[in-house]
Amino acid sequence: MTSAADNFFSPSAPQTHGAIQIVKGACPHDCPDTCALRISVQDGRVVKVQGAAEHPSTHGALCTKVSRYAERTYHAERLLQPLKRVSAKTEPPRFEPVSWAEALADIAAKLGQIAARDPQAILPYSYAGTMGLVQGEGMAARFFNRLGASRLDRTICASAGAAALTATYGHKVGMHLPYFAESQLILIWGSNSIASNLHFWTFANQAKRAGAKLICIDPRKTETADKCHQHIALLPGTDGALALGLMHELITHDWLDHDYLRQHVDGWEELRAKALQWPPARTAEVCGISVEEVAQLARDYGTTRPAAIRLNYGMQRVRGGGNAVRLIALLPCLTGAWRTRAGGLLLSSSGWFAPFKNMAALERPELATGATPRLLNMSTIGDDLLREADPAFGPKVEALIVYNSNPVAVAPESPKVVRGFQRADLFTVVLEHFMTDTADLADYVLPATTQLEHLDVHTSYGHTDVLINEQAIAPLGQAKPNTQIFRELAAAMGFTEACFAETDEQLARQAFSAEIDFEALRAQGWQSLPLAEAPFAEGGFPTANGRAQAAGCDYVANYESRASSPELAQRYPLAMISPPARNFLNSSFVNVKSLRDIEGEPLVEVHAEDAAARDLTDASMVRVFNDRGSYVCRLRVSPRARPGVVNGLGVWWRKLGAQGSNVNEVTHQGLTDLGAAPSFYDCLVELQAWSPAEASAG
Ligand SMILES: Nc1nc2c(c(=O)[nH]1)N[C@H]1C(S)=C(S)[C@@H](COP(=O)(O)OP(=O)(O)OC[C@H]3O[C@@H](n4cnc5c(=O)[nH]c(N)nc54)[C@H](O)[C@@H]3O)O[C@H]1N2
Ligand SMILES: Nc1nc2c(c(=O)[nH]1)N[C@H]1C(S)=C(S)[C@@H](COP(=O)(O)OP(=O)(O)OC[C@H]3O[C@@H](n4cnc5c(=O)[nH]c(N)nc54)[C@H](O)[C@@H]3O)O[C@H]1N2
Ligand SMILES: [Mo]
Repeated sequence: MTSAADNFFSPSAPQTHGAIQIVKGACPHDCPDTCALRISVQDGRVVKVQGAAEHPSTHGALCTKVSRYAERTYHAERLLQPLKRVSAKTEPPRFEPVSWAEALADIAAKLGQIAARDPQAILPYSYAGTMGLVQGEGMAARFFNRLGASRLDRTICASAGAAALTATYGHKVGMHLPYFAESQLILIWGSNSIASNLHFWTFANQAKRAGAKLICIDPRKTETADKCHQHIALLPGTDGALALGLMHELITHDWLDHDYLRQHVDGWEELRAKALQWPPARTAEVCGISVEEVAQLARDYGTTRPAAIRLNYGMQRVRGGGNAVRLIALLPCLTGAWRTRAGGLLLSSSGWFAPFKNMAALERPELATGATPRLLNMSTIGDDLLREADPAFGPKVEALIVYNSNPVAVAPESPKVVRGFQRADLFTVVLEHFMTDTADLADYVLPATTQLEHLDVHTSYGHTDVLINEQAIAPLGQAKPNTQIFRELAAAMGFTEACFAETDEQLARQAFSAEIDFEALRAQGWQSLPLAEAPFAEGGFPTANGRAQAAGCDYVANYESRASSPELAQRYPLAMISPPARNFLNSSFVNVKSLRDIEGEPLVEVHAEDAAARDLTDASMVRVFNDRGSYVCRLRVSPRARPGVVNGLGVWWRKLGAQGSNVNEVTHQGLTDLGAAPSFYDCLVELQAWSPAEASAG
């Protein structure tokens, strides 16, 4: 069977074609790679999306997902007109088309009524569906600042690591991507690079071919672990203990750069004393690995030059994620690995852009008059939507405007998120490309443009180039860019400030400081930041005193684990992590059939011992559950799972999974030690066989 989207690629398309025009684009997705795109347009249609060959880190290669971006844009189920809900929120969703004029007038009237009582009862909800500075928070932030709406603390992904890097080094800064190719030892720590950071892997692979040793530190035996020389499958949430154990060995074998520590680190004596409490035996016990693994890893790290660490956000999605990032991030200070450009650590490069960005011009904080509105954490949206007004919380949330995010699928503890979105007295507007799980629970769904249909500019959290994304084609149907929707909403609300009339190009031109020449950016498609190759060879961290800060960090155990919650672990003995599926981008692309076909269906990977202990067989359907909820998926007996840990892959759309649920049914809203982020991978569950008969039994 072919869909309308498939027809677009079929040879039966019209045979007389105009010339192909190449448009410079940028991948909008929440991924460290931020690739430069070359978009081929013919007769007003995109016929191909490719990686820019000339852009160094993209080097002409795209991941499978984004090479299918046209398939997503021209998808038969694209939202192309505004929709208004006509069914109750607890019933199957039914919508009918309305005009933009009617939708905007009604939304403005509803928001106006709520704002007249208290604008803080209105909450924007957005994340990184697009990472663009224009279509991200540009015009939207102006709108919500002017409105006086509640502010959203955007914690769902990276804020534990961000807070940790900031506490330790002053900002989200680290090694530059290309120099990993020159490292002799690379620790790939909490990152499935081949799946989620493919363009880093290119450099790691160059290093490997040049003789470097690659070690993957991850509870799951990922496709990246398969390609490394060694895989250390520690228990989830024990990375901080491993870092302290490594420090113990670096100290006792004197693999230390005393001079670097003395000159560039504050708090070393305190950290040293803590690390000395973590001999290999204790570390191995807590991490669920062997003493030899700890000792050998320390030896490799202590004696190989240059040594680099690619840390990724996977390992900070646990209660102690912030402290763990701090401890790991300090390792290169102990050995002086920062002294060369091929040594050190990279978690995020986004802080390098800070001096070159002008967020205030984009977001206009001065539009907010009066008292600063409250800040609500996006990661506790489940609880917050179910809260009544009280003095500590403020007003009940009465309206939600969702854009660039799919919270009903991606936020933790979805049973509560769903109940919140189902509230009859909640007014919800969703700006989307597709009828996601979140759009299904909206009062109004407004069709937004994709990256091929609008202008944007981008920074990155993996490399250090800024990119432009030129508009390649006209918006499909009645879709409008986020910016235009907020412009029109502002007009409908009677906001007359001149900044609401600015065009996308005017926004894009304000995004960067004068060092980034907009015309040069347009001409090439990207511009590299002028940065030192080995930024911390002589210290000089962006902290208040230029020194790394080592005081005040320690191992923090999970909320849920055998060691920290033994009673809970009796009932729910399996630790579950839920890392991304390779062919989806969080919950984006789940509805692109060719990609969904590669992933197959929602599944949980289980070690043979754990399956056998429960009489569960490969390919059977199971219920994954705990006190919070349960979801049904297929079991895969797999060497990718270690004993005691199960891997619930990917953020599937609930409605495309079995029984209309996904992995976030069982995750919780406990926040990380630093940065108030969710602890998705800090979660105990149990498994049992499931058969369709149970579904009807209720
Ligand atoms: N294909 C694809 N690419 C993506 C994404 C996607 O969904 N799909 N998501 C994007 C986003 S939003 C982000 S934030 C980035 C980074 O996304 P990350 O969340 O860092 O994703 P991964 O690189 O897959 O790394 C997660 C890895 O951490 C492992 N892990 C889980 N718990 C622990 C732990 O306690 N300790 C250690 N050491 N490892 C642990 C998982 O098994 C997994 O292999 O990737 C982006 N790229
Ligand atoms: N259990 C579990 N849960 C997780 C994770 C996990 O590893 N495990 N990962 C977490 C992480 S790292 C993250 S970053 C979050 C991600 O969560 P989200 O930021 O919600 O990311 P997506 O699921 O990709 O949803 C983004 C939505 O934005 C829409 N979109 C894209 N571009 C535009 C645009 O220009 N305009 C509008 N209006 N909409 C647009 C897309 O169609 C898509 O539906 O999920 C988190 N949830
Ligand atoms: Mo993320």
